[in-house]
Amino acid sequence: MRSFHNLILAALMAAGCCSCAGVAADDAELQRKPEMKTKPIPVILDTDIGDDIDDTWALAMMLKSPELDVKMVVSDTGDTVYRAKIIAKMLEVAGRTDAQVGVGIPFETRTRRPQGEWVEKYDLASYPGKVHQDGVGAMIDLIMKSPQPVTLICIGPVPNIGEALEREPGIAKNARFVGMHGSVYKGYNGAAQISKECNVVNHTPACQKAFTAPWDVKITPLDTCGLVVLKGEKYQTVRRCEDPVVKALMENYRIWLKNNKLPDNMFEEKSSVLFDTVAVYLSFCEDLCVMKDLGIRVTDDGYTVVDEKAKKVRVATDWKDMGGFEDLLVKRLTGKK
Ligand SMILES: [Ca+2]
Repeated sequence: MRSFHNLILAALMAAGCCSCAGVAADDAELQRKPEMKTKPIPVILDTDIGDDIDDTWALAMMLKSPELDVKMVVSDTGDTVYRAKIIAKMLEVAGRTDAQVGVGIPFETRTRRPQGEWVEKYDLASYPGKVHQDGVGAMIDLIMKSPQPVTLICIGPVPNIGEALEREPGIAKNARFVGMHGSVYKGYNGAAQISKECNVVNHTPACQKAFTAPWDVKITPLDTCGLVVLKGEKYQTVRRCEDPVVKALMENYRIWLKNNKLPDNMFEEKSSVLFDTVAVYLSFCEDLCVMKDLGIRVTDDGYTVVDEKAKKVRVATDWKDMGGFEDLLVKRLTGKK
């Protein structure tokens, strides 16, 4: 009889997972606990969904990645109720209301709602699963009670994470941080000058806390995530897909383009830059990227600079195979090559 883990492995392979599917820990940990190779990784997504559209792509990818066991999705920064509505509605569309929704700390700034129409009539109280008004508290409880280490996938500015570390520093013992943050050797659009990347420069003190907490930190900076755009047949495969989650993603993309006054033909031709999807990928695999362990210091003015004395961060500094990542993303979303 096939074991439970073999069944999961078979499911992972069927979903087109890469060789490190389900890897939840570093190599040393895997040697101690070989069963973790195939056990889905418990994850919490912390997201500023509803701002740039790439978070919606990342959420869809995450829900379609069998390596990941999505426990909770928490909204971060700005209008966190608006963001939580998008999360909850997407989870309903995906049939994943087993995942909990957390409302993060609200901020008066960054209250643009470019996906507002999609949730205009959505009542957060109607979500069939759990909704936590104190998303930070719920995140802490989940991490502290989890029998397995939890992976925090953070794809926005991180005031929730800073607050969680303040309230309960013990979370660092049972979690690791995977983020879309910073700009290490390249800036936006592959520029030779580094940039003050949005997720760092907005709420920089919280980012400093996250990067120096005693947990493993892994990031995709602009160097890698800032280059990912689906075009041509890859994009068209997603655009034509009839899967409900992908259709919801495309509805959001159309609304987002309109509200950002971007050209209509963009919807016909390509995605925007899909920064956040790379953080989802790094939570379960890193084969397609060049990874370096670098001392990274978050400066007070929002840069991420290499500094030998700073805490080591595992950084995706370049692509080995960006086309391979795009293929994986398309396959995950649509189930097709
Ligand atoms: Ca984001």
